[in-house]
Amino acid sequence: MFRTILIANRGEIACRVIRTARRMGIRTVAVFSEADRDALHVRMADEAWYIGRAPARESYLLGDAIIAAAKRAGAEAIHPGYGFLSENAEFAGACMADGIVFIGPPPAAIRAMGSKSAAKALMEKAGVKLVPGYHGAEQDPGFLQAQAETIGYPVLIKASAGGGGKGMRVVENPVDFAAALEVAQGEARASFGDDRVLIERYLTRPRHIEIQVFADTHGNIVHLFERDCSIQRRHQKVIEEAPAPGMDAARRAAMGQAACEAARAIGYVGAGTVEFIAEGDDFFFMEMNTRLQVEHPVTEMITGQDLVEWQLRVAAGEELPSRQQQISLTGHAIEARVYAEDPARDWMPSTGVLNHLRPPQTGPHIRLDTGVRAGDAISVHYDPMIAKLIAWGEDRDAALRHLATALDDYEVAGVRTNLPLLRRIAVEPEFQAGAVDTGFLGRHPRLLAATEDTPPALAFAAALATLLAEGGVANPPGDPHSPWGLANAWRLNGAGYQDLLLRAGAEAHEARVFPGTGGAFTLQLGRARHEILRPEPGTLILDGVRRRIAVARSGDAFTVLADGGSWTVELVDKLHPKTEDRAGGDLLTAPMPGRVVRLLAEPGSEVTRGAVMLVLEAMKVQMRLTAPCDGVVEAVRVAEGDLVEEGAELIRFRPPD
Ligand code: MV4
Repeated sequence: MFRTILIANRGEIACRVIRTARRMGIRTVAVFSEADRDALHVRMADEAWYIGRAPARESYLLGDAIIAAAKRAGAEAIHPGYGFLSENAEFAGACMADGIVFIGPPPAAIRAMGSKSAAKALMEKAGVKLVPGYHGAEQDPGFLQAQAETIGYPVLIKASAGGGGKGMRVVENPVDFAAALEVAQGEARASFGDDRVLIERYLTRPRHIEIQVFADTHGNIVHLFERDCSIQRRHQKVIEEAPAPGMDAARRAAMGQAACEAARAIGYVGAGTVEFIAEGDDFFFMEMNTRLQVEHPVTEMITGQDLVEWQLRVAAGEELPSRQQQISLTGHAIEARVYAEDPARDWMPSTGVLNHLRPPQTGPHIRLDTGVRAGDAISVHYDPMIAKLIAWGEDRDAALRHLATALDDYEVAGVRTNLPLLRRIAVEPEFQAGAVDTGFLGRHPRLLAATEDTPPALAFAAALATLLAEGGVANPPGDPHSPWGLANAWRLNGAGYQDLLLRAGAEAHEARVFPGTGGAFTLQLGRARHEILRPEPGTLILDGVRRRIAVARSGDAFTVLADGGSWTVELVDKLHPKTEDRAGGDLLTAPMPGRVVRLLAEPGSEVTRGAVMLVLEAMKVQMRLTAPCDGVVEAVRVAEGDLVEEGAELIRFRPPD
């Protein structure tokens, strides 16, 4: 077994691998970029090496720098995690060439599965079922149309070089085929530089079911049952679970066997996932992933196995720790991916500092895999995952109850998250009934809605109680003696009160506060009056009901987390409106941190509202920013290549001459 391994990754998966390695008595070496100097995985490792600047292409994707760090640190093996270089055959080969074990499959197996169409051809040869269709080299339009007739409509035209849902086009009727083919080929040529397509029968309500396989270097291959990953948004998994709802033992055995045959067909070694698309009793090979998947914890929770330990043992030349008949399935596990993303901005990454972070308690029913702590920043450079929350129960209903409660207890402030979406899914009757397929979220658009619910009285009460406890209204920083700092609302006649203006999202709320004794106060919102007491931080008594609350303050903005919800309430200083109240008028500001990758605005040029002024990139997401008004470009504050913070002024306009 290895004495020292290097983890060529970051975030939750790096922390996760380090935990297992430490349990096995193996020393760990982390690598980090400029942005991760103080990251959790760096703290957890026995030693850590700087490998470059924040952008992944200047750090975590630099294979040579990673191998050099491994050699200097005396690491015998490298664990790639997932993403980054985990499926890079050249990197795997370079490790081996330098006498360092790559903890993963042989480069040849990575290459074999790298091309979707080549992978399908290999699987077909191995007897693994494919979706009925045509995957050949003939691309004559008439020939392809005849294939479509044979398959039967509706058919799906897919770019052979495509993947992840890119370059797919559904054709319902023969009359539409020729035009659709032309468009699909054009898109494939533009996107992938390869206009070859394949034609398949279109499955209208498919499920994504994948089988975890494991192979060692002694010819042993097993499967560790299936995972259902059908709850996806734009081909990004949101919820994964094991076993698949409604799966029977016979079908599980058949899929498991097919997956093992697929692995054997390519001489696989290590952890692998064979993805199937399933409909009714049918299941068809989709692709094979040659890495440990993000969602592997649900398999670990129902089998009691540690798949990273298996990876380390297999990479060290040991036999698989278990034979097929020794692997059993117990209970049900469901994973929710907790992301820093903003539903109100089309789920764009929401970067910022986690100024409040209180995950749910872990235990026999709840596992949390995370790579961040309170105070850490969610960076613009990497995947904005906060954690994976995994719930286990004796059956699916129990697992779902544990998940829903844990999601309600998960407190995050400082960034927007997808927690509201996850909470809604967990209590959605159709999901609770196990009716999962890839169209689920499409059928329930309200789950994805970015409704900024009007905060309940509890949120206003908690914010004001915190404000009063911390010294009163609009306490200007650094001026404790300012008359604005008084919170006693003393009046010459009548009950003392203080009128405040609070903003929540786009709504403004008038509030009247009548301070009482001992920190108690009465809050009037509209016609309703509430009695409030904050006996200690973290507790609020509202109209006699005592609740646990959390309040994260950033200046005059209070994020209140309670009852599984979170709301941001901001005290508005009527005399000093914030600059963002002006943006959208004559200013173009950055909606998120990122890099200016295209700049089209020129000082002095006339623009019309909606014209693209520049393109901002963050975490592979490109956003076109447009002129907020008709006018003339007065000043351009940035240049191509600049990194900008959220809210930064980019371009200033003046009215048209
Ligand atoms: C399909 C399909 C329906 N019929 N193939 C999407 C990405 C790629 N992995 C394959 N995908 C699909 N292929 C046929 N013949 C529907 C999808 C699909 C999908 C598949 C799995 C998981 C999520 C999906 C979301 C949308 C579409």
